[in-house]
Amino acid sequence: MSAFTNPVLPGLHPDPSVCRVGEDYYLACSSFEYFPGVPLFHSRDLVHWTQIGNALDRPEQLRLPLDSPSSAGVYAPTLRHHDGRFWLITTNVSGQGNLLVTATDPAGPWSDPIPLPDLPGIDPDLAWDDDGTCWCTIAGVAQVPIDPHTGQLLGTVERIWSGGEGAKAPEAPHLHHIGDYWYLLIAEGGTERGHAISIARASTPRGPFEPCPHNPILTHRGTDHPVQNTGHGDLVQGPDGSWWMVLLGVRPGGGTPGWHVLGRETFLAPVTWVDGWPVVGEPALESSVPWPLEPGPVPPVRDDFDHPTLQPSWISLRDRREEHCTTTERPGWLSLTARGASLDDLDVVFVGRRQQHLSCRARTLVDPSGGTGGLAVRLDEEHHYEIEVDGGAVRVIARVGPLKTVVASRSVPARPVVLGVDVCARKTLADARTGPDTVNFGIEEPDGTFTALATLEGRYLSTEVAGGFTGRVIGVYAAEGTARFDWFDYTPLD
Ligand code: 6LW
Repeated sequence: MSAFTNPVLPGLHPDPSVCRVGEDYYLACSSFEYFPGVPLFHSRDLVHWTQIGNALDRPEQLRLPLDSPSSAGVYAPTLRHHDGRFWLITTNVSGQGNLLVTATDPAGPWSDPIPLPDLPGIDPDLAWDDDGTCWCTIAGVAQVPIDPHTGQLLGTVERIWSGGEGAKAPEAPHLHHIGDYWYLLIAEGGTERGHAISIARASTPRGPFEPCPHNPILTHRGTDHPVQNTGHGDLVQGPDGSWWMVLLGVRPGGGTPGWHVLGRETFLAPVTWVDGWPVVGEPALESSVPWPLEPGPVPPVRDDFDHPTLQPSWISLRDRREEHCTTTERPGWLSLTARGASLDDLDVVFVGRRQQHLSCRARTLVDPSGGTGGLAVRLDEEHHYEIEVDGGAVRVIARVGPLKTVVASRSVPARPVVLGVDVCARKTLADARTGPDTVNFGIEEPDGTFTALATLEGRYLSTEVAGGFTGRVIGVYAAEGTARFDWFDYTPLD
């Protein structure tokens, strides 16, 4: 047995859909208001995942209007391999609706989107029948045959199941042909603490579906398990032929009921079969797989912005236009030119990466000679903390709901300065009553020492406070003119 740590994809990586092609695994997640959309990962062992791209990385593929709110945008994809090609279907709830893209190489390029204007709802799934019929199943749970090459519906949308428990929000369907049955896996109960996974089976893809007598087959509702909100899963076979589930869960910190700050993350759980029904093991923080594991790749701490395009892990708010975001204007620097004036604005120019560790450190060297810019920890427009430099002044700003204030400020020489944030998870329960972590901003002095300027409570940047479907993203932004960033360091401290 080889030990591994869940989540296998920490940070804002919800709604995982996985497929296997020979020895290779590919996984896709939701991306909401961020561009590019739908991050894609590769693995050989289901445990270590490397991002290979984003399925929607061209403006022609993904339109997120500047007035589309946080937690709108791109929801729950399904990723499948069929007939020598990868197929990815998803929903952009901010205008484009359901759409499908294909690729021969999952690292891209992916096709322009094939729209499915007549397909209602969210969470589309694709499954091919032996006769070549492509069944598209959506939240509800309803189904229709489609032509995946044109996006046309080839029949009427029919309700095929209402869920295993009569709970709210039967959604996230994935239809799998395993052995003699078509298994319809769904999530229900909503994506918060009541989340659960149920399953039904039928001898044809269209039903009639017989519910599993043990539904829900996975839920952590009403427990004090450290992983909560478990749901929205997909099934895959491991390298040894055993069955596994990828699913979303959250790690609330800071007492009961807890606040989770990293968003919904991707976990891996074992599946066994009893009487033709899957039995899902615990998505435990400390878990193991029965095949050998090589150490995973360690991502570099520093991005020097030395490439003409940004690494695929960088995400921008809603769009990424050359005139607002470039590494070629001053080679080796990320130059951000302001549009919105602050992180309160939907059109702010912000480029960040998911916070993936409960404790972490970020630093960036900013040249403020061309404008005002800063380093932020962002949940949404109404929940963000940042440190900003403007000529000769540095200030720490907190926005929580309707309240916004400058919590600290200091004058600095008008030259490039290192801005920093340390996110520190609270380790003990006594500490944890006030929240899961603190978010500490400061600057690096010319002699390399770090001067803390403000310590802020992390729970206000949690999903339990802010709502929504996302998690924290740490990144840089421009508030006025052009702010230029020489490098950005992200150091895990867990
Ligand atoms: C998604 C739904 C869900 O479409 O949350 O947890 C929604 N599941 O299936 C957004 O991620």
